[in-house]
Amino acid sequence: MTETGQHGVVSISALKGVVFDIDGTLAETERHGHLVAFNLAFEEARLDWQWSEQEYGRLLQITGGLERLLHDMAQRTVGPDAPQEREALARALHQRKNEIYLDLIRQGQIAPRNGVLRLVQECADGGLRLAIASTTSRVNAVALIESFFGADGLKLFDAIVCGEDTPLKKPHPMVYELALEKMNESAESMVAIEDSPNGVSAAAAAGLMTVLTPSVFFPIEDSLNTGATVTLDHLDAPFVFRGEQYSRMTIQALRTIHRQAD
Ligand code: XBP
Ligand code: MG
Repeated sequence: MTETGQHGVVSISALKGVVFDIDGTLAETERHGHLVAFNLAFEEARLDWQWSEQEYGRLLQITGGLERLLHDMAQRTVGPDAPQEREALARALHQRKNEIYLDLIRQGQIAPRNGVLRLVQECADGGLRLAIASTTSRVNAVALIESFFGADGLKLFDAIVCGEDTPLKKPHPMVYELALEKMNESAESMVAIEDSPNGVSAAAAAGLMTVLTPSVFFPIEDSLNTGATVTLDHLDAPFVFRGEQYSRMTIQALRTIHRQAD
């Protein structure tokens, strides 16, 4: 990225690493994981309550599974009347949702999105640092990383910041700010990869350049004005940046885009 130095000289801070979001970015976890698990948890609790894909897509504006559940419960008459009991029910349902979600990962129901495994490996081999900035629960993040990158997968990442680590979730920049702090890197030296408008807002507010690969819940046509530096269908998809054609997202492409972005 270009910067104006002390004497007005333009200096360039080299790209040091990539911060990956989890849900929707590494995999379609919302459609094949969290939504399925929420609905199974509602069914197990014998609640007259199911979320359609359309409803869940709208609810994704609320980040954090428990927060999403509490938001939706506030509009429903299901469950007990007393506020404390309603909150206890939400917490129990969320916990059960996460247990079911972990089972889905263990059963191999959640596959990485195109290009994710390749780009992570390229970054690791090419000397770029890696981090995670997600609003999901740590237990979910760890399970997905180990499922995709093996038992030693966590070692690939120099910082893993999750939902429990910050009081404010995306679109607040805190999760990205904490990831940068843990890595001791500046925002200018890192690039974020996100799938959602809330995720891009969080990364951009923390000062990171952002690559957007919209998930199924955020179609590309709705994702064009998010403030992302580059938007592409997925990491293996072709894209155009400043008139240049790229066949897919690589570390060379990331370095070029980072150098040219201002
Ligand atoms: C998106 C989210 C998550 C998940 C559910 O996270 O909002 O909360 O929907 O996870 P990301 P929990 O920042 O990775 O895109 O139920 O564990 O909160
Ligand atoms: Mg996401």
